[in-house]
Amino acid sequence: MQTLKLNTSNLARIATGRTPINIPKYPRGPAIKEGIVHIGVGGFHRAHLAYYVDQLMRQGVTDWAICGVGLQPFDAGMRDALRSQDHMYTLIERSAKGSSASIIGSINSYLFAPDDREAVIAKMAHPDTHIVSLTITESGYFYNENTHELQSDHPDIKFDLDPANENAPRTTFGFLYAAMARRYQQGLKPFTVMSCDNMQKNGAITRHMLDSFARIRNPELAKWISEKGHFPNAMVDRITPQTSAKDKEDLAENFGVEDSWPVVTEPFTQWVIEDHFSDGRPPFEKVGVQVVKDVHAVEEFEKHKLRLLNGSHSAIGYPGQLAGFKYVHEVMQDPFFSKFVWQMMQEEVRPSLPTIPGVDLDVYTKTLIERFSNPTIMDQLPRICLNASGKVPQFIMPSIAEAIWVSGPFRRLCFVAAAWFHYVKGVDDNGNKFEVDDPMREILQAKAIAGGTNPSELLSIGNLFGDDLRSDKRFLATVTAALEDISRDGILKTIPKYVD
Ligand code: CS2
Repeated sequence: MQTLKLNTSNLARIATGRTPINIPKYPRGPAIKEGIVHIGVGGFHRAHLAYYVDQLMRQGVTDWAICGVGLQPFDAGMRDALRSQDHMYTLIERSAKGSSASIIGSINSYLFAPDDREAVIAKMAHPDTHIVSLTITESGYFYNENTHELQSDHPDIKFDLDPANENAPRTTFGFLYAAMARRYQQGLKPFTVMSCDNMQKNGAITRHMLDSFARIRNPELAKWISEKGHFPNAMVDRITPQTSAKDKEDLAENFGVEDSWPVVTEPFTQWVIEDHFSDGRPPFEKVGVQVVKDVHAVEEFEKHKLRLLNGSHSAIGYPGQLAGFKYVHEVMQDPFFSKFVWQMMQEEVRPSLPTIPGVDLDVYTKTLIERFSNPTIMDQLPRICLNASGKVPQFIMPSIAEAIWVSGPFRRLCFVAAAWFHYVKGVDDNGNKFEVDDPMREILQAKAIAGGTNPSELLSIGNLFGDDLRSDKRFLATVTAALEDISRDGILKTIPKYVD
């Protein structure tokens, strides 16, 4: 069957091909103003911020196209894919009802820092740039979960803090700092730093990390950034699996499009962001974004989402992978697992959540079960389990800590923590080895093996766990009991004990 390579010259034919596809009809290319520089162009960014900006551009909103940036060597693949197709890609939404596809054109150019670091700094410092947005994952923030400070002794941060490296930095903070310094010298406003990462208080953490970095380098600049800069907190949500070879084949077969790196996602999407911008913003509310004035509102939305959605994902991911499952929906088809997830949400997580006017948690949690059960997006467990050291401490541990303080039940949450502790050893219940993809893998594995069924070794890792939790006897006893059960009997025999 004939397919068309995605690029500008094929666009009109793609639109009228065998299955209709929405294509961008707005102007693109070098003459377009790029108001947003985005660091970390992966699947999630392309299903979320770039999707919202595309929707705005379709409505005629100009000046806010995106320049994508990759800082890591592994971003070379994205550079090549985007450049080969004029920076466009296909967004495929899949649900039980079927799938639809749109070509997204909001990413207008792409810079790969290892090719030219100066070009990235210059782009961020350019007067047309008003927002620098981030999806750099938890580990990209160099945030110590225990002290809440910047990991200033990390080799990459140390490198960037050396004035000799100001124009060739490695980390996001090195780039933000260098670009802010130029804007200050040029009399421009600071750009807004808009974190789209899935972290509680993502904006406040970004502010604090950049402030700590800048104070070490130049207190005067730090003061300017802190007084004039804005770092809105945001809750972001859209389940976006990793693209598989099969996704590309299906796109070619069903829609006749040849795309080097399409994105598959669910129909659901949500973004709640504080209305705090230093240098203007697009009219995001026009495309369904909840832009709110109240600082606390975002924090509450984040809490709901991180603890219910991502906490449940952890409950599906680590035990699911140990039990030998491959996809989220497969785990949800197991009656014990689905009950476990439901009961953990209702009995252990919900009691510590704030009430948000207009949000019905019965509906929210039922919708989550439906989203997790969507068989069409094929959400991979290794994706859920990726970089766990940046996730479990904020998706699961805060719910445990709060449940302990209000004396609510927390044994299911402890089972999830124990499953992660067992998972880091890298062998599933059938004796199959799997890769533990985590920046802290070495230390986690060493501690997990040294500790056996005693979690104290792992809990001693300073920058992951709070002192209050690691010294709590109830927590230790409950995690130890779960770890003993999982190590001895495996997940499938243990999980029924945690379901009523
Ligand atoms: C997942 C998230 O990686 C994870 O742990 O829970 O990527 C999740 O799919 C998104 O946060 C959904 O918005």
